[in-house]
Amino acid sequence: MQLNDKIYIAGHRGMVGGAISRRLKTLGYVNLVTRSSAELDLRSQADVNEFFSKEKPDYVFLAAAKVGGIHANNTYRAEFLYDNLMMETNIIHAAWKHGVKKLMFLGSSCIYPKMAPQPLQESSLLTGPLEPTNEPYAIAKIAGIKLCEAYRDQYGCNYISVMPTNLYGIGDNYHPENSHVLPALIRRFHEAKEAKAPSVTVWGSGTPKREFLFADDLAAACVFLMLHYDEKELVNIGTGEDLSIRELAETVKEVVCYEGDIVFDTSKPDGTPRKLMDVSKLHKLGWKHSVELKEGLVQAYADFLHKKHMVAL
Ligand code: GFB
Repeated sequence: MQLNDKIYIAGHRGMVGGAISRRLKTLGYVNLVTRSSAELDLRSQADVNEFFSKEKPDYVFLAAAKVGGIHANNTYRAEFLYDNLMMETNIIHAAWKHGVKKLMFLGSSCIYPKMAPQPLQESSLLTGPLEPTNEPYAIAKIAGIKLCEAYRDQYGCNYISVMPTNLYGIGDNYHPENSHVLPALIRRFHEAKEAKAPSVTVWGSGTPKREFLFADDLAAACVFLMLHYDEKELVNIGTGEDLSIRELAETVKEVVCYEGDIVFDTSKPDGTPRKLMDVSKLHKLGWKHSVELKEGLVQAYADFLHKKHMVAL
């Protein structure tokens, strides 16, 4: 990937696509192509084909997706399956039709079976049933992996798939119900601090364990793999460290400087008990994360405060 190659970042307005754009710009890539969802509906095959025939990108980062936390995944099941299938199918097929040199597909750790051995190895794909709350999203992401593999097998396309762990960072979604746990807790603890509320409610039992990677670290890993990885097998991207939701809530409480109590609402779903990534393959390839959770949380909280100041959330 040369500095003046044309690179399309699908989903550049999202947290992940935004971080990939920043990373590429920092490294000196000057020919980035982007379209907002208002300019290009990635669910429309005709529009995606027209865009690829006009722009003819050399490289594609497929970071566009309908995403959300456990509640959104479980509620908008049809959209999570349909939108994600359409976007990835249209982009991967158009990439093949219009001669893209290399494409990276971004999946998710939820593609692995709910009860797969921990840490999750790349070889656990399709070895057991999925976590029900995010099965539609996971099925769409598995289809994306299989599309990349099939276009590689049949047409020799250099399409690679990476599986990020749970992500957070600059430009996250802080919606009270539809967001992921980390941004949801930042908001809830902040609002409780402002309101001097005696306690903050955290969903579930607090016992599930999750791993969190700062989005700018993910972006650095994606660019690294785009430059150095050409194989069919997927690659996990994470830190290799996890903590319980209770520990996460305590850490967020400390970063936000909230002084009340934490209570758990066990009527809300826990989701998968644990999904720690095995990152030995990524480490062997030569990449390791650099932002630790506490440091990333401080940056994420600053981002939340900035966003809150700019727009009413
Ligand atoms: O981040 P999260 O929604 O996604 O939830 P998943 C993680 C855990 O945090 C669950 C608990 O055990 C939740 O019950 N939790 C506690 C909360 N309080 C909250 C809260 O206020 N909001 C949220 N959202 N959770 C998603 C998948 O699963 O992970 C997606 O649904 C995707 O498909 C994504 O893979 C990375 O880790 O459970």
